[in-house]
Amino acid sequence: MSSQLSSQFTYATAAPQIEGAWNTDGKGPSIWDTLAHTPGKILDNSNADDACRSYDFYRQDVALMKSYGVTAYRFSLSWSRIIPLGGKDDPINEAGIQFYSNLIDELLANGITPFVTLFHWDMPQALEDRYKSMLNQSKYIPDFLRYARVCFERLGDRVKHWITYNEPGVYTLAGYAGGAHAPGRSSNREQNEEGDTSTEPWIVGHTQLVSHGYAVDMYRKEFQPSQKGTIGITLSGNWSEPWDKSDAADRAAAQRALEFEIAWFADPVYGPGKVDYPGCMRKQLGERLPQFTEEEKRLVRGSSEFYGMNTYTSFFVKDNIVGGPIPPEDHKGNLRWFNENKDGVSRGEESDTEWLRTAPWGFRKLLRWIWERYHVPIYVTENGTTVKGEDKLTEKLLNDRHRIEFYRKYVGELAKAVKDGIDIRSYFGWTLADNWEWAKGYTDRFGVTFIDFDTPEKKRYPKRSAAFNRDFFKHLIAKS
Ligand code: GBH
Repeated sequence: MSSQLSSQFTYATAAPQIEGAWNTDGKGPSIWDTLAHTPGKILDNSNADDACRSYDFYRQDVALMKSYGVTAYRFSLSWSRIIPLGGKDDPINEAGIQFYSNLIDELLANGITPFVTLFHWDMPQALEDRYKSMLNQSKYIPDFLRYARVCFERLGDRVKHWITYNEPGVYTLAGYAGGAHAPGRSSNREQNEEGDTSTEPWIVGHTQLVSHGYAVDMYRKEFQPSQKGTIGITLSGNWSEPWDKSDAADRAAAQRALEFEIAWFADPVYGPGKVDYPGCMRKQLGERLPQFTEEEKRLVRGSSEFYGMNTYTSFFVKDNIVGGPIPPEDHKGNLRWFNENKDGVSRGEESDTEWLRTAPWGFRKLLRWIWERYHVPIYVTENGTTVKGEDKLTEKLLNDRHRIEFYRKYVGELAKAVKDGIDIRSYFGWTLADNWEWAKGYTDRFGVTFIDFDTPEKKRYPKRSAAFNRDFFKHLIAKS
């Protein structure tokens, strides 16, 4: 295995899922605070007011990570902790900056390299109230740029790895098409008071791409020459395999699935040829998909210095043969998903999460698909699983065999992909410790550390997977 891969092994987290302190020391509310405080929106009626209390116990987190043998740490900044009202003319909250500054110093003092995400879904509520945030591209961009500028200015002396957006596609579809995530908009009036699934996702996706382009341009011109960091975006994507490989329609459907999910963002950023969304999306969505202006084309193409990959599972997909016009609410390329293929082969062992099964067979295929299409270095920025029945603390639970097997198999596929010649520079597990899993509340546990959420200090207990990964990566490094 290449030393590049083994040189960055760690876990990823996100501010709204771990920090707590939702209104402490001047932090403003985010759209996720609002959603969590709206009855009926979160599965277990919980909120993230306290979460893992990482705001209070970040030193414990760093000490844990050190004991887990990591070399880096990927976390996100809460925009409304840094600029409570979010806007370009709004005051900066020095206490918020100080928190992140302290965390970064603590990491560096322990030999851990910070990877920092600017936006992991917690939009300042004030920007939603003022102008519907990303639905208003011209108002949003200056506000995002000012936020990015403050982060680069105040933290960029020590942060050398920046990620602008985490999974723009998931943020967009869960928030504006499905409507179960913040800001909770969709055409489904039983669930959401406002929204239009047929148009808003495409606008919000475009705003993220373009604002990412502007932020990278600013970083390159004003900060990179002196700070010498790197900057990119992290995209979500799972492998899609045809349900019936011998059926050309299913093969085309699997390709469409990958293009709607991944190439939606990746083609404009990394693609060859003209800067545009994939042809199958233009064909299905027509004028509902925004056009890139000449300036936007220049800004977006080449705007990510690596491919940040979040991936969890693989699916079998089949062409939607129902026939008739494709409904305007469809945002996935007119397909259906299956847990088994035509021959009854399962996509993988179940986890505690409906959509997530252990399907490492698709991981290497996905790495190859990305590499062959875009030829940029890949950072795996999230990968991990829940485990059935992980709930109450017991000895058996801490021996998380299912998670260990997941990591063993996925990292095994990763090692093969490196041997295939694919340039892979990191492996980040999701996640350091159990946390607030968005609309699932505390019911889905993804951590290599168990958190007892019933204790005021959110007591942390290492699961066996943490030691397994530490030893596994030590072994891989020794071999490389
Ligand atoms: C990541 O998103 C997030 O970055 C992270 O914050 C989160 O905690 C972690 O994963 C675990 O969920 O249509 O029912 O098949 C992963 C996003 C979630 C995208 C599930 C695809 C499919 C749901 N994925 N989703 S379904």
